[in-house]
Amino acid sequence: MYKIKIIHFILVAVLCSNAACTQKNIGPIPTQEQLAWHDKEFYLFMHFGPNTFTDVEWGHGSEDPNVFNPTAIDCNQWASIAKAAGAKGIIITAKHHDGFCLWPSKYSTHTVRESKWMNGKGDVLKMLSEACKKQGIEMGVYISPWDRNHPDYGTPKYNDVYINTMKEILTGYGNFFELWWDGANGEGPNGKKQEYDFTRFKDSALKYQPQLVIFSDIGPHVRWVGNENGIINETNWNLLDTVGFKRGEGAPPNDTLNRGNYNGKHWIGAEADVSIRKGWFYHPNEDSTVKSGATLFDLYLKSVGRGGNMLLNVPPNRAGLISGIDSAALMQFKKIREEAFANNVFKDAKILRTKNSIEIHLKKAVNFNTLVLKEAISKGQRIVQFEVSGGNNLKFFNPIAKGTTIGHKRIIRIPQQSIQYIRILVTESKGLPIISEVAAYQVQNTH
Ligand code: FUL
Repeated sequence: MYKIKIIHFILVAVLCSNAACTQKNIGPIPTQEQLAWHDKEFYLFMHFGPNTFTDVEWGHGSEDPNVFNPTAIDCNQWASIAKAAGAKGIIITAKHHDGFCLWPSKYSTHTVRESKWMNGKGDVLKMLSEACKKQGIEMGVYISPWDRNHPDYGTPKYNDVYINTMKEILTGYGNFFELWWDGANGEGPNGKKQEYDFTRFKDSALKYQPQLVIFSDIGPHVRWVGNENGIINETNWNLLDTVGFKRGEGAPPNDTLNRGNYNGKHWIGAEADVSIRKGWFYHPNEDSTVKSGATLFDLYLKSVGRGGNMLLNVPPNRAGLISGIDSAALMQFKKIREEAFANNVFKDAKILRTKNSIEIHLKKAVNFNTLVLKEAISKGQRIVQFEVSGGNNLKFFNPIAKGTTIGHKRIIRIPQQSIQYIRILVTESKGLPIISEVAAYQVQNTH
């Protein structure tokens, strides 16, 4: 082992040594927009529309628009709860599979304009974009490609309708951070078959808003994780091969989406979507299914703690408000996160770096049970495997933990330690490993 540099921990960050900073990129690297997306880590999803009132998950598209009638809608309440929960934004179902538009679209006759809500003068997208702006959080939009209402669905004309619809949204309400393309299609064997022109969809969306990151099973920028439980594989490559695959049916196997491709050709990070309650839409009889703050924290460790982002669905109720039970769980979740990561016990450590290891030398033994590692992903995702060992004597290091990928962030729960010296050894890497952050915490058992 030879020493390159000794730096004192002042902040959490271990900045890359000069040798690392000048490293060439390895494999696909994220764009600036994708890097900004990785840093968001946690944001909310909101499913809202006729289904909220008819108690179903997939509307047929034939519902009377008058069923949509929130009595006390307050998007400022949604945005302020999101902000208070530490969520960086809200992605709203502007149009779900039933085709109902939460804004008065010119390209549909199944919208808020046709409902009695606010005498047909309401616009949820406008209200929410103003509220997000006021609260200083970002907004994303879900526009379902599958449409059970639109008369042109199933014909080439629908591709133009979809693009016009996107244009209305993307040019009318300010900047969005993410566009969500759901892959679901429940048309039976005799149903309508739409050949989506996703290439045109993508080019148009990026023409209207070049900073967008687009989500779907296969990106182009962000991928589904192959389940709706909010869980990413412990091994998570931000890389994916998309050639020969489609969105929806024809997508890569769920297991591949869950872990990415080791040598994938494109940088497509993983976003773990999960609902705070059983369904995606609000149903009064599912109030008892609201996840506790502790369960949400566990999901956070299995998504953000595995290098992806957490998209947590918190659906507004029939009044048009986030229910108290959901917001209480969100606040509990926020409190657990804050307490867990309040005190980095490595903050005053001395750091010794070699090509493939980092040693942390503390003045005295400290207690911790959680490690947080970050990789400088702007240079490509490199680390394949690492081992953590430690002890109270520089000559004897006992094994503590083993891990695979790190990526944007890796949070590892380990058996309780009280030690002075810690070594993180990268045992396999695609080129020089660049760990950009190491921290340790004593996290209380939340269950
Ligand atoms: C699925 C949809 O079919 C559900 O209704 C929901 O929107 C979920 C997030 O994605 O594919």
